[in-house]
Amino acid sequence: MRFAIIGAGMAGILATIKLREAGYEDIVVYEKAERVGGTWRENTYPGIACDVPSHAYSYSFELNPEWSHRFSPGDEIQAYFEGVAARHGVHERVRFGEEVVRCERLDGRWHLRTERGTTDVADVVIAATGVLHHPNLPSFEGMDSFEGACFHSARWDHSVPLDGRRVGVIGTGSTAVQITSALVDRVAHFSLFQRTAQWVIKVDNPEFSAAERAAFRNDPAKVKGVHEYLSRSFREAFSSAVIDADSPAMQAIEDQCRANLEDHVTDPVLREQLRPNYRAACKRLVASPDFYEKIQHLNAELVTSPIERIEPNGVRTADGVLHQLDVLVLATGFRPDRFVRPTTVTGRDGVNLDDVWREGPVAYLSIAVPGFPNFFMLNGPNGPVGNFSLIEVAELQMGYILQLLEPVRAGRCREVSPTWEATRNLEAERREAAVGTVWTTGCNSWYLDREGIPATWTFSFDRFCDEMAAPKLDAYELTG
Ligand code: N01
Repeated sequence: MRFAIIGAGMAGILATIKLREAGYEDIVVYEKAERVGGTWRENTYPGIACDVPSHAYSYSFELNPEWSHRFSPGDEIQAYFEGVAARHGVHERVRFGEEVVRCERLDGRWHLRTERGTTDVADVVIAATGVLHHPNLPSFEGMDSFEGACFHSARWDHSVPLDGRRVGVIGTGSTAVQITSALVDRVAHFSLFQRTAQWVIKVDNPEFSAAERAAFRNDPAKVKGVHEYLSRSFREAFSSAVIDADSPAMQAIEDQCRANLEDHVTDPVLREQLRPNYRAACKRLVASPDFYEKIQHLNAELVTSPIERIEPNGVRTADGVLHQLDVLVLATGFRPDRFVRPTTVTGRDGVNLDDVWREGPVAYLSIAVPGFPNFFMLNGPNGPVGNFSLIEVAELQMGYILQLLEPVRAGRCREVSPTWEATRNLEAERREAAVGTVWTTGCNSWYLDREGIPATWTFSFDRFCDEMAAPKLDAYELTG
């Protein structure tokens, strides 16, 4: 079997390693950029880190004793993925600078075409194209008139000087909060444009000492223990809480966020401006060691009046104030519904994936789509994107895909795809389970689809593990 993997980020690297471990060698990875790393290659904004502890945010088979911090910075995470890819011979299989624009099912195989015109044929395609990948760009009046530098947080322009300048950031998500912590001390004036206040949970970010790192290095069981402990605690404290808005665990998270706000924001006016009017973790919870401290610095300003337009010298808000800026950062998030795009995927009988997904992306177990045989996604639509570590999810999904391919490898069939019946039933159950989760308690967030249903896994982690343990073959068509 020949495999084409689209994307050489966390999931594409994983897929390559796991396919090779399973004895498959005919693998090509198409990567539009010139380096592996995905999200960690693209996001280089000041302050970038992962708010999942580093010892948990690691492949289970490549634990890293050298993490510098509990929440290590983005460049360290990028180096980790590059190192893993190099150690496992991933680079040799990657065609860099090749964006797959077309993927068509013809005569029982997948025919691929890249933007450069390269063509290829594969038996199996694995789309490891990420979740939050396409920037969400706001369209304020006068955007083009701004005379300073303006860019999205995922397209950071490092040629633009920041020290001693007037910097504005639009947004209050995880990205904007990390940028705030990193920039307030560097710039002359910092303006944070808040449309909606966010709950912020306080997390400390201590450095691992040389002795601690040496202890991890000398005792792999210790690193494994920490990885397992963190993953388990996260599931117990968070993954089970978010699917039960009334649970004591959810209340405990909310109490911590409220205490953070009450204890660390001294000015009562600012405190109320920063107080959300919805449940904690309804939007993606923001974690920070020092956001409240930084936003109270004398050179920092929280702007809550809505943005009216952008002018050559800055941002004009509805209260008439012109916030003069040299640099404007759009920390306005991503388009989470743009799975696999811009690749045009045409399945059996010429059916286009865009047509199947007209009402929104859907996939059986977030992995496969009826009518698209041997086309699999890692971290695809409606998966556990807001509840568990995406690395753990991708590992479980990859193990599942390998099992699903066993009948093909054994020659019992040539292709596998889920049935519409199984897909529709699971989707109906998933939507029903959304009631009672914290994501539906009354806020706007990128989790919600057009109908206000969270586009995520609304069941428990155990259910996910059970589903991933072994494919239920009656949910699939084995053909050819
Ligand atoms: O994006 P977001 P993000 N006018 O969508 C505002 C992951 N992540 O890049 O809330 C004014 O969360 C928008 O306002 P509102 C993590 O999963 C992880 O910060 O919609 N404002 C919001 O405040 C995260 O959830 C890490 O009212 C506008 C902000 O922009 C996801 O990435 C670090 C606007 C967007 O927030 C995305 O986070 C960073 C407009 N027209 C990110 N449009 C880790 O550490 C949007 N906004 C793992």
